[in-house]
Amino acid sequence: MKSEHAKLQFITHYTEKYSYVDSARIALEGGCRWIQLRMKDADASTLEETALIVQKMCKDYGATFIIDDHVSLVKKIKADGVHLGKNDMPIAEARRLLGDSFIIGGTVNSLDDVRTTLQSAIPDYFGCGPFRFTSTKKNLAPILGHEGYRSILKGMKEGGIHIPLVAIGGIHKEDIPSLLESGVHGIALSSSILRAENPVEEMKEIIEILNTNRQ
Ligand code: TZP
Ligand code: MG
Repeated sequence: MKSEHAKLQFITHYTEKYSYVDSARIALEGGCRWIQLRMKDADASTLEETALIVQKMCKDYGATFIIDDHVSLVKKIKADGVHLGKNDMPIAEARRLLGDSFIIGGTVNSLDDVRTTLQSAIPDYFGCGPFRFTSTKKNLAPILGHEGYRSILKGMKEGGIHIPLVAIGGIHKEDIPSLLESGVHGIALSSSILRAENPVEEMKEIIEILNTNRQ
């Protein structure tokens, strides 16, 4: 299923209170319709088991289900797509394996990354960050802030590149209006939901902010 590349992507994670599956359920209950299952340290069987559970939940809610890194698992269980970082399988190879009907997202941290990626493949969207520091991801690239996004998006526009760019990393609800104003297509987040006092309500508020700030 190739959706319109949701303006809101939830990245699964865990806390003292919530498991990966809980995190996906919270996001779905709050109204998010795009889940990326990201389980960096899981073994293959735990990952597949969890992926099947989250996939079923996503189907029940009519949500798009993306898996981080694992192209073969995406193909095996027919997830909606895969998200690939700069050190993962090259997007061109994933495209050959998956074909055009699967969603393939690619990480970029700079305009140079955008240009380099496009030399060999066309992802369906770019995940671009980090907006600010976050402990959710190890080995963070340099922080972009608003200025970073403005300059990457300006360069893309000048280069006639119209691939949706989704901001990620340390994003809180207060950041959303200005990020959208910079021209990002959407946002991806995790910890600001899971660390909120009421995560489902937090997700609902974020969706409300996205809806009232549509560009
Ligand atoms: N890449 C940069 S940050 C991140 C990924 C996958 C995880 C989400 O970050 P946060 O700060 O928990 O929203
Ligand atoms: Mg990766």
